[in-house]
Amino acid sequence: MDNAQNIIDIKRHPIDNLDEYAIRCRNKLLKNSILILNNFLTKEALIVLQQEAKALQNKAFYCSQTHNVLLNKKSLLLENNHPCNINLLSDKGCIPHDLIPSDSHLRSIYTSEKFQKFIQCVLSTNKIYPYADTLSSINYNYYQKNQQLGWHFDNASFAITLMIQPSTSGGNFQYVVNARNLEKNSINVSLIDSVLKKKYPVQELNIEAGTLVLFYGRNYLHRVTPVTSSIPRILATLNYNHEKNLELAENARLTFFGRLH
Ligand SMILES: O=C(O)CCC(=O)C(=O)O
Ligand SMILES: [Fe+2]
Repeated sequence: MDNAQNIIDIKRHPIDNLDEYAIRCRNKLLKNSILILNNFLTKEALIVLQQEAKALQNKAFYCSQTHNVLLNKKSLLLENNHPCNINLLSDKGCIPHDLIPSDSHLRSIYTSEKFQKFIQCVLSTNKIYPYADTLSSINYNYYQKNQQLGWHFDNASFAITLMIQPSTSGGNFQYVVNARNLEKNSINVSLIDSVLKKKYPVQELNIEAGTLVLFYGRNYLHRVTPVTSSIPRILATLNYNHEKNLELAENARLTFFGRLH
């Protein structure tokens, strides 16, 4: 029996049906650049994960950093006020992989062969691999009141998130498609400029607890608006790579987890 049995709502999301269901999901992802699967978890599994995430919360490492949309250092080749050089703020808490219990439902989903095959099919990729370091594969993220994630493009090519508990106000996921195409080495600077100046009508998602979201974060300008409720936004990220034995960069591990191992 697959280890994600009774955790994923298979009736609603028949992820083992690669010929039809996964292809339908792939087409949605291609059309919209984002795939949103509501009620991905069974009710029981969601409650267990909510309890687990809350029990771990006091061990979270909180980081606050400024960065530009490309998540790299200020470029001396670009003007200070170039849209790719503007400083943005991100702050959130994180529970890294090694603090997630060995019997966690998150680990069952992450390591499930059925789940991985489904993701591979949706992404039209041969194989996906976990991180080789001890911290980066599965994370819980906590956004407390006033915390947020500034506009950015991810370094990883795709992102998978599982909403555990949305905040009751603020903490919205906003995004803009077609702002970058890394494969074609193109970036839409004027679009980024108008987003940062709040002149562009960005799209916003209302993500409910138990929803799985998959998107191409590398080509996808996105952010999480500041949480304004005292109820935190709690989200799990399931992080895979296209190549084997990759570790998250040491500076990123120090920033997000406060340690290397
Ligand atoms: O919290 C989210 O919904 C998105 C997280 C994200 O974009 C990231 O961690 O890079
Ligand atoms: Fe991101």
